[in-house]
Amino acid sequence: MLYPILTPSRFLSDLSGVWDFKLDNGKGFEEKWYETPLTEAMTMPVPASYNDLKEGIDFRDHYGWVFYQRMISVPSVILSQRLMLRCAAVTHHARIYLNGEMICEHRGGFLPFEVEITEKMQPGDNLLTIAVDNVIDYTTLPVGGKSNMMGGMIGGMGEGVSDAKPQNNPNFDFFNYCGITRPVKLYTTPKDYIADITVVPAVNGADAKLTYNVETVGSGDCKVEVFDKKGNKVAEGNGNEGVLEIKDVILWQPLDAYLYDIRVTFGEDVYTLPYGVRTVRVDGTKFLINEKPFYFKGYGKHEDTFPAGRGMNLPMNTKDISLMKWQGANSFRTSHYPYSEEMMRLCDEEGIVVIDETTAVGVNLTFGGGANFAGQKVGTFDKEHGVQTQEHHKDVIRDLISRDKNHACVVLWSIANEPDSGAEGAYDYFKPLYDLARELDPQNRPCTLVSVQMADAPNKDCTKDLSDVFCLNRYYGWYFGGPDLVGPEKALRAELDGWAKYGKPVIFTEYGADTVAGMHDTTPVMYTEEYQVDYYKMNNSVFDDYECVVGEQAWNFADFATSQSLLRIQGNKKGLFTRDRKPKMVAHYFKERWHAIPDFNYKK
Ligand code: GCB
Repeated sequence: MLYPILTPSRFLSDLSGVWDFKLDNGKGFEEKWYETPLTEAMTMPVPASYNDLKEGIDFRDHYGWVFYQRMISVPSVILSQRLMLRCAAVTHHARIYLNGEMICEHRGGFLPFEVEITEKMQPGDNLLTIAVDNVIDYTTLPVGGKSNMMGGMIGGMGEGVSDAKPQNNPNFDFFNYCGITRPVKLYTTPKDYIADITVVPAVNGADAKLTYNVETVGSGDCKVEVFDKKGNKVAEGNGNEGVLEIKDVILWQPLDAYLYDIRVTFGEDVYTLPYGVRTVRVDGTKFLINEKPFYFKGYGKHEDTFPAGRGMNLPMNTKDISLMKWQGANSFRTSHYPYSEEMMRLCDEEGIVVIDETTAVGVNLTFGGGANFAGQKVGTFDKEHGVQTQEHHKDVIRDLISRDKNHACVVLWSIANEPDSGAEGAYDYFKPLYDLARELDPQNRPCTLVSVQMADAPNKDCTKDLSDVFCLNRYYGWYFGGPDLVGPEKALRAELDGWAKYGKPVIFTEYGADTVAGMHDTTPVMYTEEYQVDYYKMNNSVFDDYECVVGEQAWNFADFATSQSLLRIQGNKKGLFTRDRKPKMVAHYFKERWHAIPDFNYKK
C-alpha cells in the first residue's frame, strides 16, 4: 500500500486537528450518533490516543466505543479525480460513517486502511464520524483477557476476579492506548492510477539491478525512472514490470543511508518512492547486510509519550533517533506492533535498521501461571477455549508486508512477540504464518518470532524449526534469579550453548531490569541505577563470548506506560532513558560500549 504524498497528479489534505469527541454510553449506535453532530461533545486532537488527554480513571480506562466527528468538504474540482479517505491507524476497531452512512469498517489498530469517497461526497459540508472500539479479547491482536475480568499482566493477569464493570485486561505489558492514533488524510489520484509499487534489489559488484512491478488500474503507459540525490537520472524502464540497472550504485548502509527517488508515471498519475538499495541475508550464524556481518545494537521500543500516548509524535521520533545515534545504536525492534509510516520513512532516511513486528503480542495464555480462563488453565492454542487469532494474524502479516515491503530499513520480520511457542499446537499455528510471510515478501527477508523465556528451551520452542534468526527475550538476573547475577549468568550460558548448536544467528531482543531514575545505592540493589548497570554488564559479557550472538537490543529504550499492577510503578521502568528521554546511568555505559563495537564484523 502506498504512503499518501503530494505529487504533480495527487492532492493531499491532512485532517489532523481538533475533532469533536464523545465516549459511548452504550447507546451511541442505537441513537445513531453518527447521523447528526454530537451533542455535548468534548474536544479531542487527531492524531493522538485519547486516554491521557482528559482527567479521571473512568475516562482513561473507558471500555468500548468512542465517537470522533468533524465536517469535511473539498473543492468541487477535486471530485473529477478519485478521492480517498485514508486512516493510518485507528486502535483497535473502526467504523467510518460519511453523512450517516457506514462506508468502511476495519479491525486491527496499527495498520492503514482506506476507502474511496468520490461518489459519496455531497456539495458543501459532509459529516465524517469515526467510531472507535478499544476492546481486546481472544480474537484480537494484541490479545486481551476475557472482558469482565480484572487484573493486569504482571502479578494479576488471569486471576479472574469478576467485576461488575467490564474492562480490558491486556495480556501484554503496555498501556492499551487507543483512538485515532495516526493521521487521517484525504488524497486524490487520477481515475487511472498507480495502485502499488514493488521494488526488489540485487547487487552485483558495483552495480545494482532493481526488479520492479507497478500495479495499475485503468489504462495508460507506465514509465519508471530512478534519480540519485543530485537529481540525475541513473536508470529508466518502461512497462509495468522490468529491471532497472544502476551502475556504481550507492548502497543504503546502516547509519549511512542513501536513498534514490524512484519516479513512476502511469498515464497522468505520478508517484515518487524514496528507495534504499541494500541486501539482507542470513548465512550460518551471520546476519549479512550488504554481504557484511552486521551486529544489532539497540532496543525494543514503544510508541509511547506523554500525553499523546501512542499518538504519532514526529518530534519524539526525531529525538529518539538522535539519542540512538548519540548512544552508538544502529537498530530497534517495533515492539509490539507496526510503528507509524512516518517512523519507517525516517529510519530509511537516517539509516536505522528495523526489526518489523506484527501486532501479535499476548498470544500466550500461560503468563502468570496460566489460569486465564475463569481461573482454569487453558492451552493457548486449544481449538475451543484458546486464542482465535490465526486468521486475523494472517491479515496483519499481509497488511504489514504490503505497507513495509519496500523499506530498506526493514531487515527482519517478527511474526509475534513471546507467543506460547513451546505449547501444544504452536507449530501448527505458526507454520502457515511463516509460509505466508515468506511467500508475500518480495525481498524474501528472514523471519523470526521473538521467544519468551521458558524451561527446556530451545528443545520445545517451535522457533527452532521455523525461524531464520533466533530472537530471545531473556531476563536472567531480573525475573529469573535477581538480585543474584552469578547463578543467572551460568543459566544464561547453559541456555545459549543450546541455541548455538543450531548454527543460526541469535539476537537478544529483550533483556533488562526495572530501574527508578535517581534511585542509587552503594550496594547495587534491585531497582537502583547501579543494579541496572551491573545487570547489563553481566549479560553483555556473556553475549561477547558467543559467536552466534549477533545482536543486543536492550529492553527498553525508554520507560513507558502500562496497566496498573504491583510490579509497575507508574509504568515499566526498564528504560535506558526515562519517559521524557533523560539518560539513566546505564545509558552512558551503553554509549561507551556501543561506540566501541563496530556495526560490522564484530563477531569473528
Ligand atoms: C517481556 C515483554 C515486554 C515486557 C517485558 C517486561 O518479555 O515482551 O512487553 O514489557 O517483558 O518488562 O516485563
